[in-house]
Amino acid sequence: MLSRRNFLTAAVGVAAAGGLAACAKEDDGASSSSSGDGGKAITLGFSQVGSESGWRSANTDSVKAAAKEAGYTLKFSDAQQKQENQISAIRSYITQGVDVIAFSPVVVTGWDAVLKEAKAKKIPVVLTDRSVETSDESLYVTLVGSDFTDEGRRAAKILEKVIAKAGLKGAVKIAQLEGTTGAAPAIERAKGFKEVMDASHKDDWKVVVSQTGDFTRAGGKQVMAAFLTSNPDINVLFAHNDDMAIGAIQSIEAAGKKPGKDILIVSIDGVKDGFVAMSEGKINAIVECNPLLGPQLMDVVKKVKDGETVERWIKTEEGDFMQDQAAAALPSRKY
Ligand code: GZL
Repeated sequence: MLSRRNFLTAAVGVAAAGGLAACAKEDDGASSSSSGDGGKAITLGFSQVGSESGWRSANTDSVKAAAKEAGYTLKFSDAQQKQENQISAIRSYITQGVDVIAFSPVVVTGWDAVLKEAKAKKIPVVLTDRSVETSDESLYVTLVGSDFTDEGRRAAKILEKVIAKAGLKGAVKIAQLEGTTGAAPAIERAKGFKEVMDASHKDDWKVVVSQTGDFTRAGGKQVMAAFLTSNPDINVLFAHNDDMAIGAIQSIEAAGKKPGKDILIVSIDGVKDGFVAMSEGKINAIVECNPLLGPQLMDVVKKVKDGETVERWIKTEEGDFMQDQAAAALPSRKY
């Protein structure tokens, strides 16, 4: 199972100068800069998972805004949730000789070959948001992102509060909407949730059905409709992200049930639409997963380019929200 370790890495080399190459759905997000020392602006190649959710859109906006603020030349590509598009984007950044490559890997496996090509060209790689499984720790410098296993644990713990508050008695029959199959957040959120279930709820909680909704609203709606047909006695939904929960709410209401009452809902992310659904009483609690990684990413890119030592995992700060906190929190939500 995927595990991430906190350890300091050695300083990394600086990238080569680049040539020219096209890349799927790429755009240069930032103008070149005054780098302060009169040197050449940092060129960052960034491969994004896609645009599957509100979280992803906020993450993209944060990366582009922070690159512009930092004065970096950003080469950005949207992989439309396909690993092969990410691999070809990374290859094009290698060909262009960018200073640093950063990406959010859509799934955890299948990256060693292309990361070895970047290493051969001495282009350092930074992971953001999601991690990879690799036997060669030298293939990337650091991960800037959340602890998804802990998010899963937090989801189970806040579900305890939701059940108590709702006065739900008897068997807790849980439907789980999983994220993208093979993605670190899907693997690790399920793992963390199960850890708490196994430790504290062996006798009263049961995940009666679990399937991927691919982190999208359409996926959540479609899979929840199927869940309600096969398991009409579901009384809890654990969704790996708000977008799938929002899609599921449509199917729950279409089935004549009340989301947040007949079926208690806990989800992860904390996007604005998730908070709106919470303020309407349709989602009972949300575990926050912060997408605003841009500033931390640009800071670490500069350090990596300058050959400084950086921590192996730069975690993001995030909180948990019960339904009665939603209305007050909404005005200050940044994504
Ligand atoms: C989590 C991120 C996940 C979000 C989803 O860091 O990778 O992908 O939870 C997004 O909303 O699609």
